[in-house]
Amino acid sequence: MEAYSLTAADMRDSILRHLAYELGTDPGHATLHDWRIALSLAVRDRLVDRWFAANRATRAAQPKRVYYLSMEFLIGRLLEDAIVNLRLEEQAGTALADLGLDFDAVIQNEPDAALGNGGLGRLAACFMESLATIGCPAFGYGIRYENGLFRQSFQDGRQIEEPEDWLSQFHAWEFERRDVAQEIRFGGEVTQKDGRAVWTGAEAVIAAAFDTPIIGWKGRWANTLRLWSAQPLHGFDLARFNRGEYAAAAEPEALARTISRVLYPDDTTGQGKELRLKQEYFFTAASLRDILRRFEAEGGALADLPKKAAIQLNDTHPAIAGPELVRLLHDERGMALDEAIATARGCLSYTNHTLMPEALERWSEDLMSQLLPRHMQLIERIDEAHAAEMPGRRVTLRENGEVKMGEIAFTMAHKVNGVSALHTDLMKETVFADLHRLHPDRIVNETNGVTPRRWLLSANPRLSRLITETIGEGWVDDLEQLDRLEASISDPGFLDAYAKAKRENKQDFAEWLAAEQGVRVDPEALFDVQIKRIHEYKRQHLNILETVALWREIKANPGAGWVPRVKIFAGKAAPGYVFAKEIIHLINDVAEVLNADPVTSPYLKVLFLPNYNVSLAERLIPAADLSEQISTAGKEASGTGNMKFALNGAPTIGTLDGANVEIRDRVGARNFFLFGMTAQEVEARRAVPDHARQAIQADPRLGGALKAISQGAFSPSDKHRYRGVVANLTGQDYFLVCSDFTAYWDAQRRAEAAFADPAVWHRGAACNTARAGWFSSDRTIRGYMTDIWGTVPLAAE
Ligand code: 26Q
Repeated sequence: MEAYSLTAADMRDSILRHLAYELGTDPGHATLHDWRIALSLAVRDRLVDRWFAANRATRAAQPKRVYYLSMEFLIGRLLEDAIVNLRLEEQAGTALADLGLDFDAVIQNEPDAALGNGGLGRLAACFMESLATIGCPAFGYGIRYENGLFRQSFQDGRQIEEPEDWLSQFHAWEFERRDVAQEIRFGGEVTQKDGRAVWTGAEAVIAAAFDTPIIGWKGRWANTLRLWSAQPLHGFDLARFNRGEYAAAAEPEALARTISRVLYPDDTTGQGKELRLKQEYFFTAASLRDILRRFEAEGGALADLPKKAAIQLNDTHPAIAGPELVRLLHDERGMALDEAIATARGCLSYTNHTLMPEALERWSEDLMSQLLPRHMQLIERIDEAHAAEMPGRRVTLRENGEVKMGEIAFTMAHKVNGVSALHTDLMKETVFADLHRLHPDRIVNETNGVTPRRWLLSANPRLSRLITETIGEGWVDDLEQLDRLEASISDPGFLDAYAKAKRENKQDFAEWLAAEQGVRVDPEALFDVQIKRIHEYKRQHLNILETVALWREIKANPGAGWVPRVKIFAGKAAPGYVFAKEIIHLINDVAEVLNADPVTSPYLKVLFLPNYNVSLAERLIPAADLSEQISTAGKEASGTGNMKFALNGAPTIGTLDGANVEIRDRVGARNFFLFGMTAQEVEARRAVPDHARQAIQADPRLGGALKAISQGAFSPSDKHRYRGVVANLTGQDYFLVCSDFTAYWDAQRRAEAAFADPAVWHRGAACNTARAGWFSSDRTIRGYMTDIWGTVPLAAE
């Protein structure tokens, strides 16, 4: 049955049925939450039908499957995605209206599934959706964290973290699979038996599987996201309880559950703790066993595993998959070691997401030996085997008593990929230079992308309608068709409609701001948006410095015809990242002073929206005029927010970093406000002694802004609050904020001048939309399929 041959009346009946029989309530007493769950279950019924069809087709064809192993899946809301991909918007909208409900209110009642920190986790979610849209049989594997990324609020301008408990409400999208649980062990010792190593782990937990169906465009295909939850092998200790040891009786249970309790809220420190390593091994080991179980059930010969399983490692977090797969093949199934290594390598591939040294994972050999003694031995064996393959040129997997997970992942993968062209080049030249010389064909580029279903079709219905009216709806799963808009860009009627969609999006956003945050902004102002994790390399402090400098200029000359601007920030800082938290505090302090300034506030407002998440991004991006992508060149591996903004018609102000380079190549230099040093120039500039002081001396605007901050203009009650921030910027300034300041200032003025001329501006914005079609994650996934996985799409019945 076609998923969308459903009428609005069918939909309404189904909602009412679920309301009664699943939730046990009636329309007279149902809360918004009840209605949302009832709608979810009604939609889920349709989705499950499509899911079964895809699973049947896969079981029949037994194709090579893709397995995407990721510590993070930053999914956001699922209901709207399912409705849009099943094309049930009309039926659901009419049914809800019949029941006296507001569609948007019901959709927004769903909490975000925030099982990720940022880019890497969101990329995994976009990939899952594209895999389903393309019809590539695939599983996502990860951890079912009880608490996802913390909820952020501000107290006196400082970040406060509170636990996020997305599972406290009924979660309609998962199915527990009690039949596929795995036992995972840690610690213990390795003995020899009949010439084979036998690892007897001491501590055991159960990995329980929870499956979420991921549906593609038009419901043509669906895959499974399988998340593992840690549960005790033996629950409650009744004997202890009976002896009156109540707390102790529950201890083993609590300990086991710790493993999947919480997402690490950090996206840089590669120096992890024991629990992090346990999490990594826990989900990797459970996933590999699940993959082998499925393979063996289909009766293949082990040597053929690479023909049936492509296992992608999302960064090094699941890199223990190399040694573990070798262990499963060699120790547990008797394959010769060299063959086991080659077979594992045939399956595995690894995506690198960062070059920053502090983010590259390393584990102490002591911890590794204690927690995974057999893996430590195998890492030594793999190291030796690798050295033997490449005599004379030895790259070690261990250094200074630490195991290097990047090198392990590289060595155990048949392909290693970067996430933008520039990042891939830099991988070859820097972190993996030695390994690249040994394996010159291993590193490939797969520039990131984003799913157009979520980031254009659902997030921006006004622009989507205009696009479909202009070029038909083929763009939704063939985004490069957006280039057909090119012909309309010189049509004033089209540009008017384009401008109208943006204006209305901005009005919606301004209304939401007033209602939810109690802030008033002028929808005609330039909405200048920087939303992403707070990091020194992303340089939110460059943006706020320019804001302070601009404020001072406006104050000095209020009548100079300033273009009204709203600077919008959002993003979370890792709880232990002190400097990032100071940047948040500074932005909030600056906002307080500027927004209260009667002279400047008509021209310049600053907002820091709390608790940035996927849903807030969906609301903000369609309303943005200008996209801030201002990282120090060479530091942002790719970026994906940059692509979302470009698609939604917000030109970039940015550096030549990550995928900005490719965005600019495509949208055209005229439609991109470029500034700053290149990655090479950054290296050279760092070698200049006193580079920050020189830059400050050369630009009084920068000097003035720094001085205002250091003299307490934004922290009158604590004048020295930003001493540390200012000392950093005037001293080492590793991320070259000062040295890029003047170029950034100039680029902002160019952006402003363009914005002041609506005809020029909307043309540039439309060029961004028309030329950003290449940045679909469908294109990225097709690249992985041909270059890395060797898989083809499979059609459902
Ligand atoms: C590692 C060890 C211990 C604790 C935490 C971590 C950890 C966790 C998350 C390290 C890194 C991350 C996440 C990194 C990340 O999101 N990288 C981003 O990936 C995007 C998708 O490729 C790129 O677009 C961004 O440029 C990159 O910063």
